[in-house]
Amino acid sequence: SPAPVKVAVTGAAGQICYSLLFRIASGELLGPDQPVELRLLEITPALKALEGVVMELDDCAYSTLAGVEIGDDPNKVFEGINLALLVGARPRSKGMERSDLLQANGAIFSAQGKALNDHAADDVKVLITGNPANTNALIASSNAPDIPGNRFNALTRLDHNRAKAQLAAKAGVTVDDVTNVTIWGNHSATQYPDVFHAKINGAPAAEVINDQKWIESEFLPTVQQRGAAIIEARGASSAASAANATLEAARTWLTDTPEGDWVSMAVPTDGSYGIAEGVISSFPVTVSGGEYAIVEGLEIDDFSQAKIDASVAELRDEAEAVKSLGLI
Ligand code: NAX
Repeated sequence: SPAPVKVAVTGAAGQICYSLLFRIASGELLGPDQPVELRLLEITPALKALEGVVMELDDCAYSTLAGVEIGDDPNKVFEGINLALLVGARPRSKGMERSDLLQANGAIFSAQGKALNDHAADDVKVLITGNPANTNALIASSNAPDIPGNRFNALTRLDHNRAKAQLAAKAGVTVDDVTNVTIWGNHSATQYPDVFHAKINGAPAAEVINDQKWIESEFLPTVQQRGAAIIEARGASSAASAANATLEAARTWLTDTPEGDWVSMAVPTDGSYGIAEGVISSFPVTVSGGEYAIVEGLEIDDFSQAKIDASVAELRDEAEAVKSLGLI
């Protein structure tokens, strides 16, 4: 069988990883014929819990799992890795200011960016799930000058999947009938889930749904506030669905998007849609042979443009804040 692909995952003792690691190990990321080696990073106090997770991985006896290494030093854990899924982050605790949150995560993602720069394999791709995901990705990338910027992206696939599910339910179709959904901007409540380029069975989704009021006053807030609704209902943030989105996003990035469809990925801005460089923002992207490209040339009306601008403005504020903290 081929040499194992080395996949690093951070926050490995956390709740997203309790779903994610098992799915990667079982072959869902790289296929049933590709061995995978897991490199799991945690903070020191969580290593004991992580040992328990590794015992459970062993007990699954997955034939695709070629090995597991754990540790609390990114310089060791990231040695030779081909893919990094950065899930672990510092959550916002009670009384914490936004600048404290950015600073705490800035320390984590700048150290991990440097470790990736110095130790990862030349082909490494880095997907950031830990929040604030877009800005954490910007920090990691800025601290990894030898890794091309387009190897860093942040997760908006969960938002994408949420939008797809809401549209399918409203139209009474299956999720596979819904294509070309886009999330623009930040993975935050300012994100803009765009139905105006989406399709339902090949027809414009907005025409099929034919209910502008629903789009503006139900669909948009439902997708934007879905994370909060899950916390409210479950008493804990989305975990299995976030793991699913992380897995799907990584798998897409390593392969291809289906003909005629696209996915949402937060990638470095390059001037597309008039959005200047300097932030990591969600766009519609296609992937071919493991390389992504922003879908160009979509017509954006004034309603959509205002929503995209607001979310990008939030990203620029976050970037300014971490710049003034000396993190990028
Ligand atoms: P948990 O708190 O259950 O797990 C996070 C884990 O990260 C903990 O075990 C912690 O010890 C570890 N960690 C902290 N600092 C670390 C470091 N420097 N190196 C390695 N590990 C470290 O959170 P969980 O529910 O798993 O969520 C993880 C992250 O995903 C959070 O930041 C969360 O906000 C974010 N999310 C992002 C989503 C997205 O769509 N982009 C959606 C789901 C989720 O809210």
